[in-house]
Amino acid sequence: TTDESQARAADSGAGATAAFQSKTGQGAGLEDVTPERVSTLATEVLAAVHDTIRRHKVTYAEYDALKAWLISVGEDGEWPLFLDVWVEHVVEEVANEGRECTKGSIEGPYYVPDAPALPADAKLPMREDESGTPLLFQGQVTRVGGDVVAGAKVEIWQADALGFYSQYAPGIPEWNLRGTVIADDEGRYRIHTLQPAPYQIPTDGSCGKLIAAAGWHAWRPAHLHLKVSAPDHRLITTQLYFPGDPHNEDDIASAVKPELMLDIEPAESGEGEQTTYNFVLDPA
Ligand code: MBD
Ligand code: FE
Repeated sequence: TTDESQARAADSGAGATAAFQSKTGQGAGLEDVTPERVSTLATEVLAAVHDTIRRHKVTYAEYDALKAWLISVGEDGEWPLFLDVWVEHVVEEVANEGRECTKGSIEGPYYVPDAPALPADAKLPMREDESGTPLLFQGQVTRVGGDVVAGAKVEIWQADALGFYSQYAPGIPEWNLRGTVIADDEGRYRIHTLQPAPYQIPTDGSCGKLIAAAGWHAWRPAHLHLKVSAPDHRLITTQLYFPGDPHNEDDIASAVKPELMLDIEPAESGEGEQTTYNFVLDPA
């Protein structure tokens, strides 16, 4: 049997590529961008590349190394990983500029829609022997101005202690550490989960090769992924982080913001830790 110890970058890459392709064709293809925008953006990106080549006198050997590497990114299915790690944070910054709601952050490559619905007081699906410190994640969803948002949808997904996401590595139950929590009539939720571990992006694929060749590191700080939404409100995609994680300062995906730092305290239950984080939604 295959388990997480046999996980390969190419498997999670292929999974992330297939998942992304299944959501395109719904208004996110090149034909859905105007020719003027395509021409302007492609021209500027290429001009930046040309400028880099001239300033650094890029050689044919370096050009061929780039060509080989770009080909391998596609073969490994790592375009979603590459783009989400090194580009998405700026797209998110521009997209959410000026919103009054809770700060957003990048979605990353491993979201799966329609995770099983769970009640407002819920335990995320996990294996009997799932490792990690128990974490009670609780809070309330309100709207800008303070009104509660009854029945808000809090989608949460996270990596396991080995840094793998269910559906993107072998041997993990389908919805492990994923759920769609429906907040109560006061917008409150109490989610029993585990403290996630710091996370290394796959090192054995093309993104890992770039990181090694450049002498960078592959780490993201421990994080929870969230999407919070409700009818007549704008959806928020974000991530939450844990104080003291050394990679809060040098996240490879540049997705940490001070507003997204949790406040962790010992659990009142005596078991593990607890934290409260409230979300504020913008009206649609
Ligand atoms: C992740 O888990 C992640 O959150 C991001 C942004 C990129 C790669 C892996
Ligand atoms: Fe992640």
